[in-house]
Amino acid sequence: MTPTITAFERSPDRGKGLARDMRVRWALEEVGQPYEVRLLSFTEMKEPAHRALHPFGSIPTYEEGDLALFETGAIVFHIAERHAGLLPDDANARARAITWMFAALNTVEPPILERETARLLEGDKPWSAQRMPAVEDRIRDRLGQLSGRLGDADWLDGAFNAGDLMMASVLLRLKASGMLDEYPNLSAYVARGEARPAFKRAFDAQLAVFTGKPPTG
Ligand code: GTB
Repeated sequence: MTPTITAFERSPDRGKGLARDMRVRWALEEVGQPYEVRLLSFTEMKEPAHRALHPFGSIPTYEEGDLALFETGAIVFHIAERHAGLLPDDANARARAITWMFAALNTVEPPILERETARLLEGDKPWSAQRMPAVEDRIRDRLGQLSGRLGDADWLDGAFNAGDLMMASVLLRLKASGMLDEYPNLSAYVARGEARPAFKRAFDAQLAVFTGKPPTG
């Protein structure tokens, strides 16, 4: 059964990979699962029909038959469990890959989100500029720790897996800030993720929503 995901009809970044349907598209492309997309306006996202799928009125959601999921962590995990290619067969390696997914979402993404909130929602407050260095230092703490663990490896734990997909997706949100460039092994890690054919197909498909041009891959 072809799953359907939801995505923004209009995204602030105009489809440049930052909205979270990107990580779900990427996971589906990695495992070779075709999917459909239902685009939603901000008004539609808050209406009862969408809230029945997503209690918080956000995107993305994932529908497959009578299964409806929200939260990208749960969706990517579901895709990785149902299809070969995103989780190792070895039980311990699989558990570690899942650990990295949680680390991306629970440990690395929160300070990055805090910076976005500080910039977008609190940027006009008189104390905003004073607070920003502390917010950015909390990100640097995590990046330094992650950089130390990654070292010279290509991926976090052996071959590319769902943990890397989630970690690279989270780090991508920092690209425009320049902070990632302070950690060359992390920029190279994200670049390796972006160079994957599945990432490119997902990126092109998200961008096509805004350019109107069909993806080429
Ligand atoms: N924890 C949830 C998950 O991982 O699924 C978070 C879902 C979420 O925040 N979704 C955002 C959303 O729907 C879209 S991704 N926001 C609107 C709302 O809740 O009303 C966040 C996002 C969107 C666009 C950009 N951009 O264009 O730069 C960046 C990030």
